[in-house]
Amino acid sequence: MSDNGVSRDGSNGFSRRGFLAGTGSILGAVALSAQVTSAHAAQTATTTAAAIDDGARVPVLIIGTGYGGSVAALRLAQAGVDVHMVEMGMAWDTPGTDGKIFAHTTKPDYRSYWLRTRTKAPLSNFLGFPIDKNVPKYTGILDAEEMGGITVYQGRGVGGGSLVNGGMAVTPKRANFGSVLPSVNADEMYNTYYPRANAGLGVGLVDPAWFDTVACYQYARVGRKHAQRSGFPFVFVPDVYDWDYMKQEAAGTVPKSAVDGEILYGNNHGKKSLQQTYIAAAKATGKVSISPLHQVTSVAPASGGGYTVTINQLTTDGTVTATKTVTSDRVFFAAGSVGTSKLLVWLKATGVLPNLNDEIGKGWGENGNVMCGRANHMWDPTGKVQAAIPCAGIDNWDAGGAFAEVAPLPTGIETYASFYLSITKNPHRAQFSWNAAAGKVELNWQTAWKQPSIDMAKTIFDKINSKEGTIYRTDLFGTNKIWGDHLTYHPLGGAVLNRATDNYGRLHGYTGLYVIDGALIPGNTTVNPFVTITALAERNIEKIIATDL
Ligand code: FAE
Repeated sequence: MSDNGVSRDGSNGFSRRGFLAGTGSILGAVALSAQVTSAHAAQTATTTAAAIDDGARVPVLIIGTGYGGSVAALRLAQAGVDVHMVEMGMAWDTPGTDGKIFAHTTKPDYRSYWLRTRTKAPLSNFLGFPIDKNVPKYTGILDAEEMGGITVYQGRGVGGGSLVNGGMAVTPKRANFGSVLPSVNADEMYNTYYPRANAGLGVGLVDPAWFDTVACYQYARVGRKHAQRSGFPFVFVPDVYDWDYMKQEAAGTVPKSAVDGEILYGNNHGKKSLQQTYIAAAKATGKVSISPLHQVTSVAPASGGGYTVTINQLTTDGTVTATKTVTSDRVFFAAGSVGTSKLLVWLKATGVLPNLNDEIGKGWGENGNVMCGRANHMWDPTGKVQAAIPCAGIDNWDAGGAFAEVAPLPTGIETYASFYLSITKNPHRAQFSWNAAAGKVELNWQTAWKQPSIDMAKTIFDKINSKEGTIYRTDLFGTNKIWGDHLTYHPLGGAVLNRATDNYGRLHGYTGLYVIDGALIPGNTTVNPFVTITALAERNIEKIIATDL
């Protein structure tokens, strides 16, 4: 057993046996695909089996199954509490019409987008041509949610963002932690909760010797050469991908996922998403059940104590087939920064939860995300086979306010492009508010607020371009557009720790209501966020179990 009560192999996370069993069940499911007549039928069956009953009463209800929700579910279950998780997205445990659970990056289909009829790829163009295409409206895995001046990408389904993300598992530098969570004891985080989160997530590092030789990381080696020639620190970045599995992919001995360019719409093999780690462990306790394709729409004080939670059951075209009310003694908001903020802002503004304080909806940031590509010389090819899991970054945070992920462009052809997602020290923060006339919660982020991020990213890439005699790509985000400044992968804030909640995520004004996801973090984590979201959830749930239950 580990220090935190989770059975694991003692090295870097949950037991290898458990993970292989999870992978095996995916492979087994693929083998069964011939029997599946349609993805729609399969998902409906899955959903019905696990769904919560109308009128049920549960001790704890968790809204959402991403990082915060999964940590809460596991630890509460281990403490003996029965937990029900409600997830608006699908279970993602059943193959689609092609025998695979997840669609390929370069061939988005009905599985790829959340209730859109046209894809909205983060890179909208290639060689000047638009790449988006029509798809059937379906409760797909990636939500490109348009919030005024920004498109916020989020994962939808059991596992939340872990289903779609790159798995980059980065602990912020300790010196920067004060700017990330100023009210939290850094010693406790770095001695206890970051290690616990990294263990629980199964974080590991690429083998540097293998990295140096394998074809699928040529793009990252080119990134390293260019960074170092301009004097920037180049760092390997940990990830939750199974690195041994990726070695076998590259050797051609197992079905390929990362090496085949799978990312964004799910990985069919190799990635340790929450389904394989925290959620598998939570389910194994026998005390956690999950309702996929169920969307929470309201949380109100119940007359006999606890809270009445209203839930819409969805079909895969987004139609509401039933509305259920469930009573719960405690409710954890883990719907992600945008999901949690939208619910809380609406509940306060419409008088359902009037005692929430005025910090609700405030302190939202996009982790300073900005993207760009560089056009390399013909003697610097980046490789037509690119592992879709990033493993490296360029650290110019202290000098220039930017940490750039050396990202893949897994197109299957030689592009001579280097591609980067920068996380920057953008100072702007936005606010969610209820627009009664429009009947929706809005976010006041302005696209122009990305300018500081662009300036910070330029501290790296202007210098590299000047040293290498190269230029920016202008064909990836439109025609003649250098910067991907219209989006974020990393929404954070909206119910900030120690402001909208106490210092452990208890919402002010209501006993038994908690926030336990990225909404707690005030807009920036200086690196990719999910390890910090997980570690903070581990810290908070330990305190809540010790004192509230
Ligand atoms: P999250 O994981 O978003 O989970 C919230 C869950 O709640 C989702 O499953 C929702 O479907 C569900 N939900 C929302 N509203 C409702 C409702 N009303 N009723 C029921 N369910 C609901 O929240 N981060 C990294 O650290 N490293 C990376 O490499 C990385 N790459 C990324 C790549 C992409 C393309 C994207 C989109 C994100 C990436 N991220 C990465 C960000 C990371 O996935 C994100 O910070 C976390 O997933 C946020 O965790 P939360 O627990 O806050």
